[in-house]
Amino acid sequence: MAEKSDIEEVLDALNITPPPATSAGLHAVTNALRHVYGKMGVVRGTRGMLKLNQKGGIDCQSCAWPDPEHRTLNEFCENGAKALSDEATRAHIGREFFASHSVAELKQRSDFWLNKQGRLTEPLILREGSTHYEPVTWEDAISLIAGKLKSLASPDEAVFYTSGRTSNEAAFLYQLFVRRFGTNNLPDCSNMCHESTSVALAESIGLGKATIRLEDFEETDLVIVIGQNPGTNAPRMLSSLAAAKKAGAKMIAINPLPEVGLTSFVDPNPQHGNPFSVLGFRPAKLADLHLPVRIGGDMAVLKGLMKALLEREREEPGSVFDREFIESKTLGYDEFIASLDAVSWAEITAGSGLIREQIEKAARMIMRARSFVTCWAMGVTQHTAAVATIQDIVNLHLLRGSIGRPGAGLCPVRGHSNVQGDRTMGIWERMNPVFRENLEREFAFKTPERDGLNTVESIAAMRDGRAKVFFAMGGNFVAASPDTEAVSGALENCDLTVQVITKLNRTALTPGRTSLLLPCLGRSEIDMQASGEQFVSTESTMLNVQMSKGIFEPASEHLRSETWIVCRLAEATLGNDIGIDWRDFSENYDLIRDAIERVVPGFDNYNERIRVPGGFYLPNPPRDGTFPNAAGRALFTAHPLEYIEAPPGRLLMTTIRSHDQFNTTIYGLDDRYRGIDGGRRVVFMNERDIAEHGLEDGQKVDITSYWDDGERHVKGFTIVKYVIPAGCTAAYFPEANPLVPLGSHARRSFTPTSKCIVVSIEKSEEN
Ligand SMILES: Nc1nc2c(c(=O)[nH]1)N[C@H]1C(S)=C(S)[C@@H](COP(=O)(O)OP(=O)(O)OC[C@H]3O[C@@H](n4cnc5c(=O)[nH]c(N)nc54)[C@H](O)[C@@H]3O)O[C@H]1N2
Ligand SMILES: Nc1nc2c(c(=O)[nH]1)N[C@H]1C(S)=C(S)[C@@H](COP(=O)(O)OP(=O)(O)OC[C@H]3O[C@@H](n4cnc5c(=O)[nH]c(N)nc54)[C@H](O)[C@@H]3O)O[C@H]1N2
Ligand SMILES: [Mo]
Repeated sequence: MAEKSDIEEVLDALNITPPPATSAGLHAVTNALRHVYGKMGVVRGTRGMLKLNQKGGIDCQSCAWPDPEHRTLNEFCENGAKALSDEATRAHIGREFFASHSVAELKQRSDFWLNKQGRLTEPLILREGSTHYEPVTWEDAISLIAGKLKSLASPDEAVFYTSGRTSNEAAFLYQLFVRRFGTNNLPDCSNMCHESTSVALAESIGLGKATIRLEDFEETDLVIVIGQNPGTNAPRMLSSLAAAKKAGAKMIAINPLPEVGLTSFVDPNPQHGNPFSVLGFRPAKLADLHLPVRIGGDMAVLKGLMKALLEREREEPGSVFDREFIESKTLGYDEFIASLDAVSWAEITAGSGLIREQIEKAARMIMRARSFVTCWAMGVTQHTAAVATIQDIVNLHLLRGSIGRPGAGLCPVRGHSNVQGDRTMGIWERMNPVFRENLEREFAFKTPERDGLNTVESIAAMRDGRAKVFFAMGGNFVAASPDTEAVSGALENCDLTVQVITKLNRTALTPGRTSLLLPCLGRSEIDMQASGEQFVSTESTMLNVQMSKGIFEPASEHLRSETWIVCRLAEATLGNDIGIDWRDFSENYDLIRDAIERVVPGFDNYNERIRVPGGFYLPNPPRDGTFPNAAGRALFTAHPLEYIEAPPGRLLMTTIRSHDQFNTTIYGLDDRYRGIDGGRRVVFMNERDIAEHGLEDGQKVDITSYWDDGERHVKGFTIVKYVIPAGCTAAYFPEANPLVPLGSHARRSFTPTSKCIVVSIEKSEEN
């Protein structure tokens, strides 16, 4: 019998207090230690923390922020500590657990409860018609998958998802196997994340990545943080922001919410030698200006900023724009200026929800800055017009020539710790021509020509029966994807679903007719293969590639590395594949790195350079002032202004992360920086909207979203009165994912519009 779902228990415990005045500080340290010692014990916990983000140690699983050249002994943050302890936890679940809990029963549990059960310890199978997962040997599991793959009418009937924690080595072999098998169906979490960035930047500057390094923060005059919450999602970035401020820089935050991590920071690490942190942890003020933009109003803000610059430039030609840079390094200036002239201030203020003076104030800060850096994340990428908006960020930088010199440049902040490396290794539903040619030459085979399916397309293909096998290298597809009901139906419509994972999650409980769970080693664990102990490598958001080596005994002797799993599956599926020695690769990762070196540009002497403490940087032409696109110049791109207005009676909703989760992994129920504790089914609303909609603070409500194909619902959310622009609301990811329509995604990048959904909010029927 299933016990009462703990979702309800949790709701009863909801505790709302005013957000704190500062982020990080001592609280962050005590909270980190509580997680580490609570889940790992003191000895193991301390050992792990001392190896996190150290040269030759474990690359932190939590985010893609790079490590500084001079590292302190405690180069981690509260959320890194949580990520490590979540993986290295002493809680384990094996066959007894699954014998006593049916899939139907586990489905009633919350994500928080599922994660808390601990690490998976042996391969499991849910046979067709069965109610419980049961143990299966690796050999049987792999031959079952291979048999199914070989029986498909076409390789395109299988999709191979990747989350962003997979190492370079495993990712490279995985895409090689998938392409050798015959499909480009390689959707990944990036499709839901920074795909809009990759599309926009590849076109505008020839490289879909950041153009700065960590040291640029100390040389810049201004940092703009737009649509990002670093205090929670890249906490070590706060040290860089504090360093920039210390060196005299200003900072602008563009965000509907007054995120505490953007306004004030207390460095919890005295070793950083930061004057803000000595004795008494004095807080550093971060943002000098906060622009509380409406949801989806960023393009309007950017056009407003550029319009203000243009007006000043016209008053005094040459005083604002970098004419020489524009002449020698860019294309499309005239057309772009014409498009800017076509936008009116009335539209800008309506779209942004800001007054002209606020935007002009920010514009003056940009005019005063010799060089500036713009950082952005999901608040920008997950919108219909995300690609165009990011190209407006580029336009702003090009006008001022603020790219390709010290302290100046673009800084998309990637999420998963190796999501960028996975893409560099070829995890993509399409193929870069150079990569294709090199891969074909190295392994003497013809890669599939047709583009594969991205995440949104994969869901539709599974739903419609065009795809029959779902294989996931990590991640939690059901909970992370938009439109939870659609994606659940899609997976359940598959003949076979396979997940290589570390922890039980919702996707494991949304099985196809047959389902396999293959438990793998985590990054903190020792990876022993025939040639000895192995290490892997990852790429940070600033193109730094470095090694990561586990230090703990694996959670169980039955765990296998992701690389081993790919190689065995490849052998079983492809047979004696000429030219690819899968066995050798799985026994010695140096051989994988040698192959990567011959296929992926920038990895020369990979095995040598990865062993140098701190690793190496990949080439970054835009940082050096050259733009490797077809034109050989940075492109101004002209787009009409776009923003979304909710029809009368409706509101816009954005979905956000709490301080106590990593994507779909819920560590706890304390969103400390927003004053929410004990529950997650909440909806943040502006005071005026609450009144106008005839609602009350603290009331239980149901939420409906609207799209071309109909309505979607979630029930039993509690209203939290919050400082958020009128007409805007926010709820947590993944609880709000059932509201995100599958068909609603960014143009060109297909990134679901998780940050902008049209909703209505009504008093709960259950009241
Ligand atoms: N601890 C922890 N670290 C993480 C993660 C995690 O879940 N937990 N996830 C990792 C991953 S994969 C990623 S991609 C990153 C995500 O990192 P972030 O992008 O920082 O995460 P989000 O919470 O999705 O939202 C970012 C911010 O966008 C704002 N926002 C919402 N809508 C809009 C809008 O329309 N305009 C603007 N300007 N802002 C808006 C929100 O108020 C929020 O502050 O973090 C990574 N690191
Ligand atoms: N509404 C809404 N939806 C969103 C977002 C949003 O902001 N709003 N953000 C989107 C973004 S930015 C992203 S990146 C996606 C994230 O989507 P995913 O990457 O699919 O999701 P995660 O929650 O990061 O995956 C967690 C699972 O990975 C497994 N895992 C952990 N470590 C390892 C490992 O080392 N190896 C393997 N093989 N498995 C491991 C664990 O079993 C765990 O359950 O979600 C997207 N979905
Ligand atoms: Mo992400």
